[in-house]
Amino acid sequence: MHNAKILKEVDPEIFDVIKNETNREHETLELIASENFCSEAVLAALGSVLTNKYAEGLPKKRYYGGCEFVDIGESLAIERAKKLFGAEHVNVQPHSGTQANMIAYLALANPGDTIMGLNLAHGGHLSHGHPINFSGKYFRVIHYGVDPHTETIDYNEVRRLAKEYKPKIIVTGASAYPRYFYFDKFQEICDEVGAYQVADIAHTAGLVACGLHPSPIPYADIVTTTTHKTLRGPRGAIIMCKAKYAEIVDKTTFPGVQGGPLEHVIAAKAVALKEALSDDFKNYQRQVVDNAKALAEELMRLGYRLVAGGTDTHLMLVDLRSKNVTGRDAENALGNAGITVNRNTIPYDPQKPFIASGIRLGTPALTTRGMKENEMRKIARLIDKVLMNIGNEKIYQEVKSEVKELTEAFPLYKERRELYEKL
Ligand code: DSN
Repeated sequence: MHNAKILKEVDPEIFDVIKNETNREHETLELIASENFCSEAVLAALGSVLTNKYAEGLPKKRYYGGCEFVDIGESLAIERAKKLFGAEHVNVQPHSGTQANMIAYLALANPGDTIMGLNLAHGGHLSHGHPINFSGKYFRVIHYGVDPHTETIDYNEVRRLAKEYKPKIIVTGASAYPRYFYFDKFQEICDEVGAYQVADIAHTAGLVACGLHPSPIPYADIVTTTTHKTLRGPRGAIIMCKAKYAEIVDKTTFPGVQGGPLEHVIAAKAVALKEALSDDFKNYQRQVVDNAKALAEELMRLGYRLVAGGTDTHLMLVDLRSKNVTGRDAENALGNAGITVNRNTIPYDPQKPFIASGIRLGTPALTTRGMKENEMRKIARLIDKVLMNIGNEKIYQEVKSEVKELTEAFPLYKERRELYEKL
């Protein structure tokens, strides 16, 4: 933080961007399921001179001199990730979840091969085969979806599709699926049709690490995850695999898909992984899940329908059709009242994604602030108050002042904000 003063002198406009964003994060209720607040230690590693270093290659096998210290940082990140997830091999260089998925696909398949992933409209991700993404452009894609009644994955249907289309890779994991993914059942299907399993646990990684969600590690050939969601680290990703894929995964990462690794981000990943190995982190993840249950139950008590009837994880999808509100209007109205969410399609949504019939809510960020079940129930009532009064500015302001009370009671980045204010 000592360099904030220098930044203010050199570039007051960017200083203001950072100061205002820090205040925004403190003053609003962050319910975007994929966001979180990393620690000061993680931020310190991110904002360090490690950004200066080129280090193509792997620890002790670099194409540049002067890598003795970044080698230590990267090795620590690798060892901690292996321990946390029980993985045989880890590469900590992927810059993002989508790049980690690109690496996984290209390590196991060739462009033109068939991959099968969860439909984006049913909770999947762009990089699981959407036509506008590299995954849908370079691979032939078959999508599986959720059952229209249970809104959960129908494993018999996945099996039927897999037998019919014989994909080279079945991609598991999702970005808006509130129930457990059973990676063992997917592996049975993969074994039956001779497919690889690539599990993308970006959303649930923190839960998986703490035994609160089934782990794909014993089953999947390759597992990818981002590091900034439930894992609460810096923006970025890691890729894990069985030892037999170590070489191909490393080579596909560099030089296959990426150039120089971001050693400052890798050091920050190491810090976050150390934090994730602590008992505090296990307690935190338990609270994330308990908070999601409390928020879901209160919303259902208030008459909201939740996709798949609730949540097993950190997130839920709220179907707003019975309240005559679209996802877009809900996102905007809640934003005006200081509550940040994202609109989201629900399975078989009659609306286009830009409008959407639902919102996605997640508890990782608010749980980091120390909020518990009582606050979740209160927030559910605040959400309801806004959604029942769309367009009513007075109500938005009332809710905003209740949001302020809550955020003041659970402060975020306090020292940092006070310092920025003084400069
Ligand atoms: N954009 C992320 C999410 O919100 O789930 C996935 O990459």
